[in-house]
Amino acid sequence: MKKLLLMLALSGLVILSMAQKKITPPAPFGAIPSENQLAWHKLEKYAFVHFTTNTFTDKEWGYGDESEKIFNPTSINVDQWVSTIKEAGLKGLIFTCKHHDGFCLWPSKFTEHSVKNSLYKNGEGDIVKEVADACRKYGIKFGIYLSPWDRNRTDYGQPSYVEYYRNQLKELFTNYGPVFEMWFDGANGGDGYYGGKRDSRKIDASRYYDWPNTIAMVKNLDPKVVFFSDAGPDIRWCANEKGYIGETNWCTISTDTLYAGKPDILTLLNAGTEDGKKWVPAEVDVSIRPGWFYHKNEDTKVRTPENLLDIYLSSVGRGANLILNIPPDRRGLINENDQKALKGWKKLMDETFKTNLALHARVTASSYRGRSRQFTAGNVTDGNPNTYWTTDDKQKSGDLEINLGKKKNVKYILLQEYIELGQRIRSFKIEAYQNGQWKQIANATTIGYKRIVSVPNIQTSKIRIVITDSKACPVISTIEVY
Ligand code: FUL
Repeated sequence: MKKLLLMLALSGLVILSMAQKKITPPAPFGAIPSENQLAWHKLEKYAFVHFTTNTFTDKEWGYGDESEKIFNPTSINVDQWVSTIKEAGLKGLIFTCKHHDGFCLWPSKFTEHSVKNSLYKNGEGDIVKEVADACRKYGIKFGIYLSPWDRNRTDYGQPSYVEYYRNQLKELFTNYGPVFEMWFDGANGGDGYYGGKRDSRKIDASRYYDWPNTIAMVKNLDPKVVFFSDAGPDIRWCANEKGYIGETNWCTISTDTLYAGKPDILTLLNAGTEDGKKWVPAEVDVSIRPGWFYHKNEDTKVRTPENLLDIYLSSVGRGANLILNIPPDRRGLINENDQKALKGWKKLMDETFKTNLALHARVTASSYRGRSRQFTAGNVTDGNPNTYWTTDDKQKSGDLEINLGKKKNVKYILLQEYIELGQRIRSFKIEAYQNGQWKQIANATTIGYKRIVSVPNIQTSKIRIVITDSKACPVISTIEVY
């Protein structure tokens, strides 16, 4: 009897200690996103709005000598921009407060080349304020584009211009913030009006602006802002204006190598680098029309909803963010044709991603970390982005089998890594259970924040995700099936 009691007590202790044995989560691997970058990833898609004197001169790049008087939208309605953008499902708006021509859409006290000398509201208008206010009113984020290159300023190329540029940033961040993203355009130098000198200027883009100090100054004014430029520091360019990031897209690069005049810099930006030392995810910038500014003769060349869906898939669907430019016309309105395209796109997106067939579906994994419930396969279909499936540290592969219950039509598989712990997965394939056996239906490389894989329209009741290679144990937070 005594023996039995002792045994019972001992086994109780064992069970207790098993239950209490805490399996630790994987340690972060390599570079990881900052809190600001994480918030930025979650926005996924937002609008760019290009609007300035170019809208009235029919140009893409103003020379800097245009009269302020030509800027005169006849029936501007900024609420119409922002409500259209919001209805399209876009989560923010980055506004060209000053493009390369130097014309300021707010009454900057540091220049005469601005709305204050235009006919708009007899020089009393402030379009940056209107846009920032409307963004707040409609609950979307507001961002700033302020062209570093300025073809109007006499002193462009000299140290005093950098002072001027910083003063303008101070004005903008003090009066119109908070700002979610600051867009530093990489276009630099060349010919221009330059206060009447009409010459051509070359600057050393990596040194002239003294970016580290400019960025520190702005960060001080707005600690939550993320900075976009060709190479970061927070967000990098996708290296084209056509609407796609590489199928392989690492969120990491080593920024110190980017300014070294590498011949393959565009390839590097488009794909990122697997062993990059910093987290610098890509943003895909593309216009809904051929130009960045409105031109009447492009009214018939607005992208179709189908094309916009393709762009979404090759940007957000490959782990980048999408910034879609929608340029207001000379009235100061988003043109009817663009509105129609956006409505169609939203409808198509809603239909395509209407029902997640995998939500709360049963999932089994080849293995899971420490056999702890905390890291089980079910975490990928629980609809909670903060839980994840992962394996023991030594494991660099593994698979997840998702049971859809019965045969369903499948077109898209969406996957997300839990990037808080770094981007890990190098390659994976997708299989579908058909006619009693598993059949490979897709083969891909990186996942990152999000990956949407289009598969041939199939009927299946089970999907298997096979992680074939990972830099460290795979950590997946979400799998959705449409
Ligand atoms: C480029 C600029 O030169 C274009 O005009 C446009 O603003 C685009 C978004 O960036 O570098």
